[in-house]
Amino acid sequence: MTKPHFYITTPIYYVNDKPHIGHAYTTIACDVMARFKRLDGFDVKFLTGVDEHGQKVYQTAHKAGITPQALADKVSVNFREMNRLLDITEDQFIRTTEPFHQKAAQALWQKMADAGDIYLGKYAGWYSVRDEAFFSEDELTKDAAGNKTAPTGAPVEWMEEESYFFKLSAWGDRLLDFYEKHPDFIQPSYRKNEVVSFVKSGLRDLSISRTTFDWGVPVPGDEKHVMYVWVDALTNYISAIGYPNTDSDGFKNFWPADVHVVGKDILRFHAIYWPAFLMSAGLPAPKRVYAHGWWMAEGQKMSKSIGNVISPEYMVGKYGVEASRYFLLREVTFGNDGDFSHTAMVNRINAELANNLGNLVQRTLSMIAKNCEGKVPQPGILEDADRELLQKAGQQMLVEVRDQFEKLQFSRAIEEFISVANAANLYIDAQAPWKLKKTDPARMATVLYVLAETIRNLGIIIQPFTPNAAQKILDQVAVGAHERNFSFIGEAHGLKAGTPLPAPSGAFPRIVDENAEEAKTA
Ligand code: ME8
Repeated sequence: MTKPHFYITTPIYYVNDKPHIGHAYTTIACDVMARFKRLDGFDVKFLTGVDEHGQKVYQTAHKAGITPQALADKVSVNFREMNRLLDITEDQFIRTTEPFHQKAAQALWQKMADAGDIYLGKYAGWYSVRDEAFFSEDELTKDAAGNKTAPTGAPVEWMEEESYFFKLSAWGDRLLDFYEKHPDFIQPSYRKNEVVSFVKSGLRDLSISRTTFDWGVPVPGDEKHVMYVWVDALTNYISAIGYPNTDSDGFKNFWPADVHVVGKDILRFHAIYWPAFLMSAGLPAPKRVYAHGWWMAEGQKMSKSIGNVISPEYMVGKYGVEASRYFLLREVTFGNDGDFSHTAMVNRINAELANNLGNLVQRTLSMIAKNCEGKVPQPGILEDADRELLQKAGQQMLVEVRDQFEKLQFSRAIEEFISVANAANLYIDAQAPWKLKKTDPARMATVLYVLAETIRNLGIIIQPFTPNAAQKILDQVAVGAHERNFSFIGEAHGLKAGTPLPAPSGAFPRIVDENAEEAKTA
């Protein structure tokens, strides 16, 4: 039986700077989703990579006294290393300087030109290099010194040059029609309004080539122009799967993409320009664009000048990869803005991973080691409380977690399995297996069996978030490597009584709160 396909992408990140937790966030979210879908029986393509062209990269390289290619070579390695550090399982890491990608961008351009959507003109207007975006006069504001700035606060410069244009103005009604027919295209739904009203306010033709620098993909047939970096960058989503060969397996299996996950800063490019380019070229638009929120650090915008930029190395060095992955997706509803704070991290990890889940595993497995000869206990006849917990931890949990994943609601998905761990902890307290040891050892064995089963199911479901801790847990209940996908969740695949178990060891260490320790000793 062929598996259903699932295609998920991160934005491709500019190579003008090192990665920080904002980049880590999007990539981790996509990784968790990709792992979830693989475990749920899908053939997944998970794409990430770097955006290497454009004026911003060109200027950064120039300032550093190196070529843009040398800068791209160096910084793209930092992004790949970030992925190894965070246990990211991307299927492909694309670089826009790769020849196959450049050919694909030229092919897409040619299709749009053949459709009559590209013309040569002259651009005169404002440009923000930091945003790599054009702004109209009425979108600009002024900074404290009275300089014009983009809505993001970035400086703008006046640009006047010959340029090719994409006839975006002709696409307004077709885009509005598309949004109406595909109500789930823009998510979360509350972000849809801002896109729709921008389109309704009237789209202007988009300048899509530059002549004042040459760091980009040459425009086919007119090589003194390079493509506007966003035309080049957006094409990565199709070049990676074989475009322009639309008959290739990659393209046939994976286009249209199931979801482009992006930060809210770049929703406009993905929800307006990208579907217009694709439709112009006769290609279907992606199924969904999901825009998540923005991370700050300890209540402040992260910026180099404040010096509060949190790097993935710092985060993982201090808290470990599992805690970092978990925290970022747990702390904030996907879509909302978040604040990275030490206190929030310590509280979240200690309460949910160490005390709740970790304790459940630790308590149960050490009781089994001590009282059941270190083997999966033999259950007797199940009582209502046993059946209730097994059901909650079985198919019911899978259905609820899956439902949240369909909506990319990672924190809600976590709530579902944390509530199962809570229920299991309450069950231990109510059943008090340590007392049953003397009074009713057969009943104790049943209770410990039900708990071990709950732990097996939890170990399987948490894999996307905390893959290493999940592995440790599943090893401890002797679940084979081929029995770890979601089809093994539930009672039909329960643990076999008598299976020897390895000696228990903790899966979720507590984080020592240095601040609190300092306060104590002060
Ligand atoms: O925009 N909080 O690249 P980029 C949350 N090359 N997410 C953040 C973040 C923060 N503080 N900072 C960055 C580009 N991100 C283009 C994309 S796609 C065809 C081209 C994440 O390096 C978030 O995903 O500026 C955001 O959209 C992205 O990094 C911007 O990365």
